[in-house]
Amino acid sequence: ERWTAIDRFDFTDITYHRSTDTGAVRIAFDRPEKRNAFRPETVDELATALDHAKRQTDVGCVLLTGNGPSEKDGGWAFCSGGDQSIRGESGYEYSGSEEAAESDGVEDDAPENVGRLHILEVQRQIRHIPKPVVAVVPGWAVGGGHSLHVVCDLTLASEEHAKFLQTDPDVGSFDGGFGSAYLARQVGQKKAREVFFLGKTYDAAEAADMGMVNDVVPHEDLEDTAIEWAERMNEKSPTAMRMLKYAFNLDSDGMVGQQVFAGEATRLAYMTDEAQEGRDAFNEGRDPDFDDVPWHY
Ligand code: 1HA
Repeated sequence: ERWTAIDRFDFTDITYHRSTDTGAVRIAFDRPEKRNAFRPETVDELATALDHAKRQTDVGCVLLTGNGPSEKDGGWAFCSGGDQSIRGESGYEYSGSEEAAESDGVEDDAPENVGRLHILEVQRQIRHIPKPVVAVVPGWAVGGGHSLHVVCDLTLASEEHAKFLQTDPDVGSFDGGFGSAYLARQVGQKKAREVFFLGKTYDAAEAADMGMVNDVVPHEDLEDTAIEWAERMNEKSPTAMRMLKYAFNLDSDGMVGQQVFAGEATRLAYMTDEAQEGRDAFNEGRDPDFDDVPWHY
């Protein structure tokens, strides 16, 4: 078996696995009958899994994918974005909302019924998690699901089934952040505007030509290839990989990017004798002695 279930969580909308032989985890949307659309519960679970994956110091790669095929019609999906059937007046609503509670008799002890758009928080988690996140796309990547693949560090797509489509303006939505502006950095302004304004469907090969997909492989090889990528990345220096990811981000993350990158510089500085002398001097109630520290050039 390639994967071991991480069963400490009670997930209903995603599955979460650990690779049995390399430092990778697999987080998968698990609503194939809805083309893996996300509802607030799905987003909460994603956030929990990503936070757990971040804390695993022996995990160097996160694979984000979608389970399938749909039992209804055999269709494959990475993610079709926000679940339109539970979209309220201001965002996506928990199924334990007042309305749902009235109709299904569930006690209204669910989080307050306000519309949520917190998939954007998950986008930021993907950006900031200190290891590469690979979008492994077995089928449709649509709307907010398209934006998720855009925000991942790498995208691997199924030759037969992957399809890329932006429907945001069809349903009165717009990802004006990474989904559009960062996409434009990947594929150029004209193409990014085409993706949103014309809303054409692109197959895996077209998406790769455009520069938003790294590689296209036969569907049956998708997971093996993803694992190979994870193995390759896991062989590299964790510090170098982390610094590189944050260096790539810095270019488009402004002062938050600087903060994250600088945090890693601080971590490296803390490991020096110099910083430890500063700490020791404080704790011992004496002046620090930096006399032997060279002014490196
Ligand atoms: O833009 C944002 C945000 C922006 C800023 C901040 C936060 C954001 C949060 C979310 C989003 C968005 O994601 S907006 C975009 C929402 N997504 C869509 O507009 C995609 C809607 N789905 C489709 O266009 C198509 O279903 C599809 C291209 C993904 C697949 O087409 P296909 O293969 O023809 O299948 P289809 O028959 O349409 O779908 C299969 C089943 O899945 C249908 O249900 P059934 O009739 O079998 O009961 C279909 O209704 C359901 N389904 C698919 N996508 C969704 C969905 N149900 C709810 N929500 C969906 N997104």
